[in-house]
Amino acid sequence: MSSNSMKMAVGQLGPIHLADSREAVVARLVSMLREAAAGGCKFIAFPELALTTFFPRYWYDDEAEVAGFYESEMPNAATQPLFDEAARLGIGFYLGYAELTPERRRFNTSVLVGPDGVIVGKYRKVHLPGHADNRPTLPFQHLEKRYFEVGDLGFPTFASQGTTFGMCICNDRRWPEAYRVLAMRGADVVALGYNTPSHNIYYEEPPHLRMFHHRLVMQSAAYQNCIWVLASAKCGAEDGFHMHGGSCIIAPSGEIVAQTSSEDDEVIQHHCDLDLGKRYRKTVFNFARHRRPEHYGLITESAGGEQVAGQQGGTEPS
Ligand code: ING
Repeated sequence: MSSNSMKMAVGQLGPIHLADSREAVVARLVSMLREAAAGGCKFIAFPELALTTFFPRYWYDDEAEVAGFYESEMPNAATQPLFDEAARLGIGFYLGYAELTPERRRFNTSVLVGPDGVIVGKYRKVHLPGHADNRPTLPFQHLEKRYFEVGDLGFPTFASQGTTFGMCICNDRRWPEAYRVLAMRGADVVALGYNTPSHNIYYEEPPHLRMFHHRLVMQSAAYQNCIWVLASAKCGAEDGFHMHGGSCIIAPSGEIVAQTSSEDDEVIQHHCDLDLGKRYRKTVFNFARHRRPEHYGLITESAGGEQVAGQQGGTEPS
């Protein structure tokens, strides 16, 4: 094990029901943070929207009904015990929550917190899946496009605890561009939380594909970007609506080195060699030597999907 290693953890949350208080959830998070610290971990990743149930599954007619799911400060009275315990134990963490800004803008947000309990950086979810219109005939909905704005902070990275962290949130993990920007900004570790329904409300999909795709996108990204990925689920049946688990720690080789086996609160840990990614970045994925951005322009010129008029791709060989 190289001298540059850090034991890190993922703290998976089981269900959070509508009736569950933030205080009860924070107590669960504190308990997992203590377990990780007791195991010698210096960092733990918690899930997306880790303080409330996954409320975008419900249609609410007016803002007043949904306002209660957002945090207007972080930390705040309910979450301060988590920040205090992290500082006492000297362990950093990633925490996802619904953010309401002073200007009343709403984001699906995560923060990176240092081992002193102070927020190092913030990320706001860029890739919002689902729909914004009311579809009452569906068994449940996916209304992140109604309840959140697209993140306006880009994909920043943060130096903390002797390494460089990036953050993603849930659906971001399905989009390779997110990891590539983070890796180009020097991320060695990407923490991401997720809430992923087990049932596809948009088309018939065999359930086993949910877990296959979940692992596929992150394992590919870890290898292609030479990063550690810490993936933390909120899972199990929240008021009867099931979300899959599969929290895991993925090495820059793309291998899953630790994974949960339950759909409850569960801590997994791994001694992460933070130099492992550098080996790949110096050879097979030496970005400076091998990437050819002069051929990649189309990726940032449009969202894609439509036929890009006049460009059938490629240039005729001279
Ligand atoms: N949830 C899901 C996710 O990306 C989803 C939504 C599931 C989109 C499966 C596409 C396929 O994991 C969130 N919260 O983004």
